[in-house]
Amino acid sequence: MQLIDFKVCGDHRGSLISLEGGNNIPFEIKRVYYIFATKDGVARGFHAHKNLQQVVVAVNGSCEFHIDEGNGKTIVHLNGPERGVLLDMVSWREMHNFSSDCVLMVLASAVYDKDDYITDYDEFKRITNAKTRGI
Ligand code: T46
Repeated sequence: MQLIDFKVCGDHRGSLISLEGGNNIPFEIKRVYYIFATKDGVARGFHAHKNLQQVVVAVNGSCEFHIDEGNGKTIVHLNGPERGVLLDMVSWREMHNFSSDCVLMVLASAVYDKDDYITDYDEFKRITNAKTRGI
């Protein structure tokens, strides 16, 4: 997990941020999706991916991103278009406390594949423990 601060191109008209695969996004972008109109009190995620890199940006509003790379949970507050979080290894993610105006944009290194999901936390722990032991 890594936080990425994007360069803002600003002038008298306002601001612009450019995201480029292989430049400020450290992979080739194969998919973009966004999450919005999340209902009050709803949490999302609760899975990991076997082989996927993603950068997540709250382009509007805010939410909490809970990330576990196998060694405990880190909470990242995403609350603006100028900062993204890079998920570049097998990591369990949960999203909580969405503001009603939150638009979460995600850039991904691969197209959607439901078989890439790990939805069982115990399986996720087995995989990360094995990686830690170099198996
Ligand atoms: C992640 C967080 C931030 C698609 O058809 N295509 C897609 O690209 C995606 C991501 C989802 N879907 C379908 C599959 C489900 O029927 O949309 C529905 C909701 O997807 P999911 O339950 O995976 O959504 P979240 O919000 O729990 O998680 C998603 C990503 O899956 C995940 O990788 O990091 O957003």
